[in-house]
Amino acid sequence: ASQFGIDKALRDLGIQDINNGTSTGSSSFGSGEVISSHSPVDGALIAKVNTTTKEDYEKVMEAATASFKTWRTKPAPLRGEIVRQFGEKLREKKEALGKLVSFEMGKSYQEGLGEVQEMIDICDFAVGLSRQLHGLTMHSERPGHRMYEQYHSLGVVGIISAFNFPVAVWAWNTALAWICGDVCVWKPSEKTPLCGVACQNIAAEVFKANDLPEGISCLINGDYKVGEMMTNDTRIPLVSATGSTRMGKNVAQTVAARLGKSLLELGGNNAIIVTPDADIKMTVIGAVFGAVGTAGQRCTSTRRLIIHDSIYDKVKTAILDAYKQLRIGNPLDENNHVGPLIDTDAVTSYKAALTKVVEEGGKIIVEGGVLEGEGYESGCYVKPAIAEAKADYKIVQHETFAPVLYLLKYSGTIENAIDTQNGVAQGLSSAIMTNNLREAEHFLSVAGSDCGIANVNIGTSGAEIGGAFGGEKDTGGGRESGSDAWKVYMRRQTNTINYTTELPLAQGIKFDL
Ligand code: UN1
Repeated sequence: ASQFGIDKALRDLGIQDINNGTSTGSSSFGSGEVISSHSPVDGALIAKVNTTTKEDYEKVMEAATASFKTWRTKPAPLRGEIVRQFGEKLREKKEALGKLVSFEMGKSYQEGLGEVQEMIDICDFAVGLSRQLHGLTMHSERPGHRMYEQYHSLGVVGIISAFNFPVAVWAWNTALAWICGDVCVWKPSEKTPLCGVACQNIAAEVFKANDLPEGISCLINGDYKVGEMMTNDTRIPLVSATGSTRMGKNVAQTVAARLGKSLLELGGNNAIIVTPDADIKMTVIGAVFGAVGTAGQRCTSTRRLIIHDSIYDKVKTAILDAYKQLRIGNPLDENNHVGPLIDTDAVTSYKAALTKVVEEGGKIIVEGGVLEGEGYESGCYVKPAIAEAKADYKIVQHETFAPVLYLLKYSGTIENAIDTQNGVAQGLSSAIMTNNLREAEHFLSVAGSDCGIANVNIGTSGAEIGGAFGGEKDTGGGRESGSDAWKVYMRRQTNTINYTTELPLAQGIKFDL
């Protein structure tokens, strides 16, 4: 791990051999079983983390609920100032944290830095927003009355995040929740617990330096059983969960059964439609980065290309040429484009998808396979693969979290391509490559893409934080990060004030005493 400066990065982030994976700011503890975090880069053990027991969890919730009472009374712009300081710390630690993300999760160092940049960006966004938590004012129907609405802090927000964006997704939630006056309890993926510890250390430093109560930012660790402590907990009004559709359905049902709110950001099955008027060069960049970036492990990764039959061969040849240039290997080495999958279970799913697509009648045109030998000892490196397939194959309908791209053909008008694009259970991200205004606008219209994200002449992945992020159908319907996503972290109150000496009733109702 000393290679590529990992040891130094771990030191800078305060990660030791054993880390207490339960924390309420300055006190870190955790007495549950130990999870070992192995890097998919070289299989090395990075450090061990104690998981959170039921008793540990109770301590966390005590700290969180007590901190909320103080935190919610701080003026929102002051909370913004704390988030500004947190963003500054992230700027200082950008290289170290980007490196840890790359080493523990396996995405390229550039993408690791990009992820930390998303954290910094959402902090900046939240700072501005802390002076703009606006409600509306309305005109009352009664004389001498004033009516308006205001947004109040919600409480303890539970955050369950996935391995693929081990730090940014937490920040999208937490930066907004904090300026809204909420406190957060975070359960990172058990596959990337050290990223969680590193972020918690940075946040704790900022809260401590400002003499704020510990418990505004809390960390818990473990698998879904630890997550269930939060989903069942009536002290948590909002659970924000990122991960598989299966996980999201469990979370949604448990939280809904106690009438809590959930914010779900689940699977995608994202497609790019390539029309006869597409710019082929741009299509190749968008499609290849979308399919192989983060080794196909983004929820926005491009899974399907829906190509018009008149340009099918041309696009296919261009993509095949690009795939020949791909270098697979250590993601910390900036010469490589594609790093490892998260673990060997992911490799198994990848292999199963390739077998399945052939069984269903598909044709592999870029061979996959697991890489072996020097540099590939972790067993997690796979070759990005491409198969020609049909839209209705079961495997094409399914999200495989790996670099497997399906080429689908459409003929006739853009409506046919849109039917195929929408003909899956998921509804996260979508894109069209075209220079034809009619096609582009049709794709964006109500009769077009049914996804939460619809792009023209860029790919499906790499959304900016300024927009609301999330999707429809099996993607869960939640929206995080930019635009007005903050509203879910607050409770809305409508206030009517009577400044007269009469008490007229609404709707003109007469009630004489
Ligand atoms: C995810 O994969 O969970 O749009 C989030 C993107 C990133 C976020 C992906 N900004 O690809």
